[in-house]
Amino acid sequence: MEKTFLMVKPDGVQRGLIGEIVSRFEKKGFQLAGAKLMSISQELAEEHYGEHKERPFFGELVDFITSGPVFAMVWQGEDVIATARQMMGATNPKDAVPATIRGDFGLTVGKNVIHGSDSPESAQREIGLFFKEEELIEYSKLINEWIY
Ligand code: 3AN
Repeated sequence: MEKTFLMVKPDGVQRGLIGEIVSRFEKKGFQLAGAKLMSISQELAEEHYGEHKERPFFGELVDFITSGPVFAMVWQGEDVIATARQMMGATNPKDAVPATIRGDFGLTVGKNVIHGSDSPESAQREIGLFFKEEELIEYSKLINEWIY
C-alpha cells in the first residue's frame, strides 16, 4: 500500500491544529501507520530539507522547523501521496484554495502549517529519516477490507 510522510509544522502544533489535520486524513479514508510528537534536530532538519540547500530561505526554513515540536506522521492508502498534496493545498497559502489545509489555516509561505512528501522517492526517503520500521503499523487484511 502506498505510504507518505506528513508533518504538522511548529506553527500548526502551536495553533492546536494537530487534531483537525489528523481528522481530515482519517475522514478521507486513509490509515495512520505511525505518528509522534517530536523535536527536530539541526542535523535532521538540514538532511530533510537537503534539496533546498542552495535556496535563499534555507536558513529560515531550518530555523523554523527546529523552533518547536512537530507532529510527524506516516499515512497509507491508494494514491495517498498525490491526494495528500491536494488536501494540503498550494505551498503559498495565498494561492491555496479554501477547503485545503493551507487554504483554510495558512498565512505565509514560510509558516504553512503542514509538510507532505511530493513523490514516491521523497516519501520513502522522508519516512526513513523520521521513523524506524518497528514504529510503523502493518494493518491486517481483515481490518482493511471495510475501507478498500
Ligand atoms: P512544499 O512544502 O509545498 O512541498 P517546497 O518543497 O517548494 O514546498 O518548499 C519547502 C518549504 O519551504 C515549504 N513548505 C515552505 O515552508 C518553504 N518555502 C518555500 N518557498 C519559500 C519562500 N519563498 N520563502 C520562505 N519559505 C519558503
